[in-house]
Amino acid sequence: MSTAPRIVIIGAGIVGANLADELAQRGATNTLVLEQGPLETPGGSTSHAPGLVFSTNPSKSMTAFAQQTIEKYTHLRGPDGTGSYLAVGGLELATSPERLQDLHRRAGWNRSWGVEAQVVDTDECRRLFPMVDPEPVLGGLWTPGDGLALALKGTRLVIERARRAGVEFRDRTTVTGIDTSGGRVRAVLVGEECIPADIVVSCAGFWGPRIGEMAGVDVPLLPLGHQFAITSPVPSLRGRNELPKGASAPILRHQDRDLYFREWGDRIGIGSYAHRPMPVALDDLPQYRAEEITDEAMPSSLPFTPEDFAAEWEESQRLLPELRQTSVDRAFNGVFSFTPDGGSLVGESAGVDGFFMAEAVWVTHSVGISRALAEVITTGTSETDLSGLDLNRFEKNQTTRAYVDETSQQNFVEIYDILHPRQPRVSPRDLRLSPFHRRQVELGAFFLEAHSWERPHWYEANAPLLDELPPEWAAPPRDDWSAQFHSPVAACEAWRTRTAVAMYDMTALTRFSVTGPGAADLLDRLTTSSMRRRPGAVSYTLLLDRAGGITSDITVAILGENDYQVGANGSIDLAYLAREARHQSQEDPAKWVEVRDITPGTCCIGLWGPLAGEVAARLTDEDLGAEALGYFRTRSVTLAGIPVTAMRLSYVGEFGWELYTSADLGERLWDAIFAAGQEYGIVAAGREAFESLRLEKGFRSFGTDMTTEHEPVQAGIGFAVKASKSADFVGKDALAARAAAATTRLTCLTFDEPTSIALGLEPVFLPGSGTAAGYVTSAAYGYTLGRAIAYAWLPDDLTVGDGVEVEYLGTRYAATVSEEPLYDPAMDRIRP
Ligand code: FFO
Repeated sequence: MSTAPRIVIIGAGIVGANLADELAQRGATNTLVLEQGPLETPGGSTSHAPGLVFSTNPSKSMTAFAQQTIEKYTHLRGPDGTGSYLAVGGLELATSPERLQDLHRRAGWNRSWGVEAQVVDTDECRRLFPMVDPEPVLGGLWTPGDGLALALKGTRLVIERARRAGVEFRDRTTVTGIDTSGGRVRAVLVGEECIPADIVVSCAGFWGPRIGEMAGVDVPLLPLGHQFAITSPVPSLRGRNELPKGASAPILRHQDRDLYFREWGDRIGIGSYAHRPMPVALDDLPQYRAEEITDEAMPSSLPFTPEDFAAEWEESQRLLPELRQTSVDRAFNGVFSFTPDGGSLVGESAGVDGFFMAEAVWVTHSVGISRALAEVITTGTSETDLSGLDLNRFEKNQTTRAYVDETSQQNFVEIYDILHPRQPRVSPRDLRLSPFHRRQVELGAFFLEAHSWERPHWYEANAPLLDELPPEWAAPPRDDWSAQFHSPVAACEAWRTRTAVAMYDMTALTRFSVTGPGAADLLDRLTTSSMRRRPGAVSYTLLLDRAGGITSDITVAILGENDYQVGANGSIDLAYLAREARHQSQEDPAKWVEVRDITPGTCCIGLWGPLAGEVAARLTDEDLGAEALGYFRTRSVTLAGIPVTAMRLSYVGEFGWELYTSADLGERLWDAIFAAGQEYGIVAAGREAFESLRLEKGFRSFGTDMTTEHEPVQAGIGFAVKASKSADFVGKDALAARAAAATTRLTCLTFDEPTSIALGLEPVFLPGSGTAAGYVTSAAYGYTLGRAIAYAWLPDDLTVGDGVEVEYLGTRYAATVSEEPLYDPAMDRIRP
C-alpha cells in the first residue's frame, strides 16, 4: 500500500483538475478528485467562463500565473492536434484621457514583469479590431500574448493526463462533511461514506464557503452574477472562425463602460460589469441532477435579466456598429467568485492542518495558481510568491459575512475603474480605531487604511508649518497622478522628525506575545537569529521558507523569561507562528508555547527625533538616554504614570523609541507626550513622511520590497541572518546555494531630476534598452536629501553611479544607482 499522503481534491473545475495534474507531475498520484457534477461539464464557473486570459496585473505573481496558463494551454493538445489556447492577443481601449494615461501605467506593469505590451494609437486599434468604431477611441493597450483559453477542453485534457498518471476522479459525488477532529483533516464524508484523507484541497470555486463551513474555516468569498450575452451571427464574421466558439480577433476590453468582447464563432460574446452587483445565495441556485447539466443549463448559470443589460447593449452597438444588425441570441447571468480585496484565496488554513484551498481563481491564473499550490503541497514552498493570495491575509473582522458581502460587491463595481494605488475604499471604514483616533481627528488627520486600521497619512494641523519650512526641505510640485492622496504637509512632518521630534501612531503594526517554556525554542527554530539571549534584547530577524526565501522580517523583543514580543507584518505571520506553536506544544508538552495577537489590546507611539530624549525626560525620572537603554534594547518604564514598554529602535532612522502600552491608557499617553513635546516643536506625523524617511534610511518593507522570491543577501538584509547562530532554523540549509544562484539585487536609485517621482511597480531600463531590466518596488521623495528615491530589483552587476531609466506613465526618467543608505550611513543619528 502506498504511504504517500492521501490527497482529496474537492471540485474538478479548471483549478481542481489542474491541481491534480500538477500534483501528479510532481509524483503525488495518491489523489482522489471529487466532483458533484458530471466531469465533462461540472457546472461551476469553469463551465461558463468566457475564457479570457490577460496578463496585465499590478502583481508580479498574478502576471506569472497568467503566463503559465498561456504556456500550458498552448501545449495541451487534443486528439485532433489543436491546442487549448487561442493566441488572439488582447486590446484594451481608452475613450477618455484618464484611461489613456492609465493604459501607459498598465503597459508599465507588463514591462516590469517581462510581458510584451504597448500603447497603440486609434488607427492601430482599428487595424487590430476592424469592427470598432474609431470615433470615441483615443488609443489602446495591445498585449499580443493574451488570448482565450478553451477552459473546458483544456480541463478535460488535464483530467485525462492526470488519470493516466494514476489520479482517480469521481464525479456526481457531493461532499457532505469533513472530519477535522484534533485540529486536522482526517476524512471527507460523502453521505454515509467516509473517505480518509491527509490533505483536503477545496477547489470548489464559489461553493467554497460551503466546503469551508464543513471544515470550520471561514472563506471570505461572495458569489456574484455577471452578465454575458452572445449575439446572433455577425455578417462580416461569417466563415471566419472554424470552431463554434473560435475567435481570431483580439479579446477586447472597453473599461470606460465596464464591458469586454470576444469573438464567439461568427458571433460576438459580450461580458458586462456595468450592472448592479447581484449577490447569490448558494441555497437559491437552480438545482440540477448531474444528468440534466448541459452547456446551457447548469447551476452557475442564472436567468438573464435584460433590464440590467439595456444600456450596455446600446453601448456595445455604438462601439461595434455592426452589432446593430444583430440581436442578443443567448444570454445568462453567470455566477463567479469575488473576495474582499479581489484576490484569490490560496493556501492552508490557519486552524485546520491539512485543509487547503484554491478558490476565487480566474481562468487566467488557474494553471499558475494550481502549480504553485502543488509545489506548496509537495515541497512546502512555491517558486512564485503566493503571499498576496494567502487565505490567511485577512484580519478576523475582514472575514465576517457583512464585511465580505460589502467589500466583494464593491470590488465588482470597481473592477475596471482606474484606482490610484493609495486610493482608500469609501466603505466600510472606521473599523479599527487606535486609542489616539480622537486626537488625530482633532488634528485634521487624513486617514488611509491598513489591515482595516485607520492610519493618519498627514495632519492638516501641521499645514501652518509650510510657512516655516526651510526651502531646501520643500519638494517640487507633483504631476496630477502622483499628487493624489498626497499632501505637501508631509514635508513639514519629515522636517520636524529629522530636526526636532515627532510622534507616530504605530498601532497598526501587528504584534504577538509569544510565551511559555517553549517560546525560545519556537523562535529559535523559525528565525535567523539566536533567541537564547537575556531579557532586554531586541532582534531584527527573518522568517524564511524551506527554500531560503523571505516570508517576513520581524522584530523580536525579549521582555522576560519565556516572554517575547514579536513585531510582525500581518496575519499571515500570525497563522504561521500559531500553527508552529500548536505543533510544538502537541509534540512536546514540556515545550508548550502560546502565540497571542496582542495588537487590538495594545497601542504604540513611535517617539523619534533628535529632541525625543528631552521630551521623555519631562515624563519620567528614569534614564532613557542612549547609554541607559541602548540601540535595539527594551525596558519597562513609567511615563507620566503610565506603564510603558520602550523599545529603542526606529524605522524612520532617528533616536527614540517605540512606546507600547495597553489600549485603555493610550489616549493618556498620547496627551502626555504631545503636551510635553510642545516646547520642543513636536508634531504628530503621518505615514507619508514615515515612508519617505524609511526609504532614506534604506529600511525594507516586506511584501513591497521583498517577497518569498528573494533571499536575504540579495534583498540587502543578509546581516539579519546571524552567522554565529549554530542552531538549525527553517531555511538555513538552502541559504548558501540560493544566494549563490541569485542574479538580481534590491538596488537604491535616486532620480537625476528632483521632480521625477514614481509610485512603485514602474519598469526600469538600462539606457537605450527596450526590455526592462527590473522594476521599482518602493519610491518616495526624500525631503532630507532633496532627491526622489526609488528602490528597484535590478541585475546585481550594476554598480554605484550607473545610469538607468525609470518609465513612469509612458515617459522615461533618468536615475542613478546610489550608495545606500542615503541617510545617516554612519548611524550617528539613530545610535548617538
Ligand atoms: N517591528 C517593530 N517593532 N517595528 C517595526 O517598525 C517593524 N517593521 C517590520 C515588522 N516588524 C516591526 C520590520 N521591519 C528595521 C528595519 C526593518 C524593520 C524593522 C526594523 C531596522 O531597524 N533595521 C536596522 C537593524 C539593525 C540591527 O539589526 O541591529 C538596520 O537595518 O540598521 C516595520 O515595518
